[in-house]
Amino acid sequence: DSSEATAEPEPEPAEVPVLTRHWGEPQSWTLPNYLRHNGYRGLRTALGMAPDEVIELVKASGLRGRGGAGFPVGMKWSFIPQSDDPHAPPHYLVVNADESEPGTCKDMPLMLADPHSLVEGAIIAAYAIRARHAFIYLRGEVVGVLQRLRAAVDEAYAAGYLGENILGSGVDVELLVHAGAGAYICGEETALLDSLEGRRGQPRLRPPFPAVAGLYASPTVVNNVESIASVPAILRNGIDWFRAMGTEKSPGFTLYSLSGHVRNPGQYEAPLGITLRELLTRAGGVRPGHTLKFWTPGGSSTPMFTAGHLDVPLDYEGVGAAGSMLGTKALQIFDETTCVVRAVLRWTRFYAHESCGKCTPCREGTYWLVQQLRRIESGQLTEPEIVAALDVLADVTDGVVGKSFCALGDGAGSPITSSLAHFRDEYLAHARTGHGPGGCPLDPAAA
Ligand code: L3W
Ligand code: SF4
Repeated sequence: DSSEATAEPEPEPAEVPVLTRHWGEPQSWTLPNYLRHNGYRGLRTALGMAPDEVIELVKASGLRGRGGAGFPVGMKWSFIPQSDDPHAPPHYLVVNADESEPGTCKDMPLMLADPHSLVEGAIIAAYAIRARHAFIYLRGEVVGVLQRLRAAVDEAYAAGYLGENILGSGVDVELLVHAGAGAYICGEETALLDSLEGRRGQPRLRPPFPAVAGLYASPTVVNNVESIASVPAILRNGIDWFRAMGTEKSPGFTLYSLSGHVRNPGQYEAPLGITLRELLTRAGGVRPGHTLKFWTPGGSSTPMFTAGHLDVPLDYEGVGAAGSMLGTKALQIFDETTCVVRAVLRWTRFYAHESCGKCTPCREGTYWLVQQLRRIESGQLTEPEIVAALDVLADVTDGVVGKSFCALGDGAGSPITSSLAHFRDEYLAHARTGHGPGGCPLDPAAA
């Protein structure tokens, strides 16, 4: 049966899973399966409201951006000038599907298992901000996701959810899936816009923010995949339903990605505010016979946490109070066998490789950070030489963090400053050994 259910639906429980509820079903990504579970009901509700009312509803729900910074979604939408002036510049919606932050793997499974929640959310968002054209900017390497998304968009066009006069409402929305070429910096929203326009992806100066001058210098909303995919359920079930989950300032449900030295890695959907201790229980704990050494709350751009942070509420305020951003909720778990210096070197090489080269502090600084870390990790230095190298490391980090053009530079400094705060002794233990207390024999491939 590929038609929408016509009977009044059962009220949905205000509990997780919401986003992942149907991921395990056969052919979960098809339109008939989506329609069996109230699919596109949220769009019908939205089309029965004025665009401003949809924005007000999303604002009142308290939904916050799931891409890293937690900016309120409805507020971002409300920045778009609401005018029917035919001479005003067009508005655009751009979904940031360039998921590339190390450890982050939530948007890709979402688009594979349930692409229609993103397509429906994008149509609702485009309607709310009065955008006729919407884009999904997808990371280029994930060919399977590209095919699945395009198939879902084709299904939505064929069923009348996209194109001209959607469901007879008089509303027109065109949705295009664009594949990037695989550069981490194109996940930065303004570099993404440059790339979408056909230029080399490099960050633009902000302000002006995209809401004022974005794609083709026109008002543009850029939202993360998970943010947009959360919108249909809010339209279907309302504000109180959404706010019954999570915390007052961080309401709702979200995806936490557990990876690394954990018994059952994967996606764990939970209300915001859950702790790593609770999530680890659900994931079977750290791998048997081992203990937690350090972890990241939101990918490698967020500071390293330790076992002392197991009870930090994983919401925007809780993680903020612990000195980090919630980030992408990519919880990378490392046990006692991990060499901290090796891990930091690997991350730093990633940032140096992905630095777009536009600004000197990041382009040159990340290169020099790698050089210092390689020297320390090599096992060729004496302890006094490591102390001197750590001074250089701290000095170069200081020249990158807060002085770079975009957030990549700040992110590159996070593993270094946080590991020095928690594990300085482990750097010193590399004197003449090339490994810390956990082992990690010298591997020329790391150089
Ligand atoms: C209009 C204003 N709009 C802010 C908008 C702005 C943006 C959003 C948040 O970086 C972080 C980054 C990564 N008028 C506005 C305004 N906005 N003020 O609000 O802005 P911002 O600058 O706080 O953050 P951002 O540029 O979106 C996101 C970190 O997240 N991160 C994630 C990385 C990677 C992924 C991925 O691979 N999917 O998300 C992890 O920590 O380092 O700091 O839309 O326009 N006055
Ligand atoms: Fe490019 Fe790095 Fe400067 Fe960002 S901080 S603009 S990635 S060189």
